[in-house]
Amino acid sequence: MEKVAFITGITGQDGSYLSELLLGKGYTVVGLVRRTVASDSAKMVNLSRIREHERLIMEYGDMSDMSSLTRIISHHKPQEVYNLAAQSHVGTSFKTPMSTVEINLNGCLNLLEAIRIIDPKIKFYQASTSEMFGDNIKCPQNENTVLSPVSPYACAKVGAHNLVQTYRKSYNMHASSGILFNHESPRRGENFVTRKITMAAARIKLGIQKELRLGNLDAERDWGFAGDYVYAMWLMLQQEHADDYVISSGSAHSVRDFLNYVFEHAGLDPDEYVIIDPKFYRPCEVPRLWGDSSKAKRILGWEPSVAYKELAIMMYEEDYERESKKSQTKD
Ligand code: NAP
Ligand code: G4F
Repeated sequence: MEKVAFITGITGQDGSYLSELLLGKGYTVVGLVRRTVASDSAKMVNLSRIREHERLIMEYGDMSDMSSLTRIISHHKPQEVYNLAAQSHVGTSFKTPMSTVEINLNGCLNLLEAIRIIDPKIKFYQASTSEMFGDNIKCPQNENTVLSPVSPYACAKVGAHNLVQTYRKSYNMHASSGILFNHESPRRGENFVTRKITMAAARIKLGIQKELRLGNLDAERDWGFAGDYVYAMWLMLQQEHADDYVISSGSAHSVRDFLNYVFEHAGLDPDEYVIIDPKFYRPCEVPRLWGDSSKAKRILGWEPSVAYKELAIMMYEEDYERESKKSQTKD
């Protein structure tokens, strides 16, 4: 039987890696795109490798518009739905709390209801997050760690996480949540701290940027590679029973550590270029995220393959290559 997967958030970092994985496995992939995303816009860059693929179908819609989700699911009849769409920037969620909740919480509910009504046998994946642990610094954090969200983003994600568990219990739906710790790649949004650092290092090295403004350097994160993490999403939907799983690299590093490592690799001294700017501080910070993914290893057989330093260098090198090509075109 033809396998069909519906992915929301397909233009994002994870959506693009997941699409490549599923197309490689023979799936037809249906992706949700907002009308604001023109087919030639920068937002489509992540999909550049697969845009012309014959089994990739783009459908216009929006997480806040349940009728669009219902239309797409009824028409394409996917067996698997991956809900990756979100306003995913934590800092921004303090500025746009209402739309963040609308997309990240109500959007998830729209999708769960569409599935329940159309075909409750459809398998569902929810992009939950380590951000839900918030200011609970009991580490390492696992599936039993108490959630303590401290941003509108995380509050919305906790609501969605609870809804997924509720739909699983109430309607016997195959609905799973991946509690994913930070994962990065050369496709990471440019306003997330790792990519902001690797891009700045590349541009400073090339003489096209003079300084880098950052916020809290003391926060610690458990960073892994996005390509590894989307494989865990797929594995969750191949299990007989739905469940929740922590996906993490198993080690934590501070933002300062990441900064120093990338700048050292580039042959730059951070003290000469980095300015601490209060603009990038958040009203409330998540001090430390460090995950324990032993359940995923035991049940899914999942393990990360790219280590922290390898990831940092991969991101810097791609940014360096991209930025130098751009500056050559301008000459
Ligand atoms: P991302 O690059 O920011 O992608 C977000 C995607 O959501 C984009 O495709 C965006 O579309 C789409 N989107 C936003 N609002 C929408 C709306 N109203 N309707 C339809 N689509 C909408 O995020 P990511 O890093 O790939 O993360 C994927 C998911 O995992 C997110 O839910 C995020 O919260 C969660 N997560 C991420 C991490 C991480 O470290 N990356 C960790 C844990 C959980 P546009 O192109 O139109 O903006
Ligand atoms: O890169 P960040 O913006 O990622 P954050 O807040 O951890 O959220 C990411 O990971 C979550 C999983 O834990 C996802 F759910 C979420 O969608 C997103 O993908 O910030 C990381 C840390 C924070 O402590 C922040 O305060 O870096 C600190 N930081 C310091 N200066 C900065 C900056 N963050 C950003 N974005 N920009 C700065 O200039």
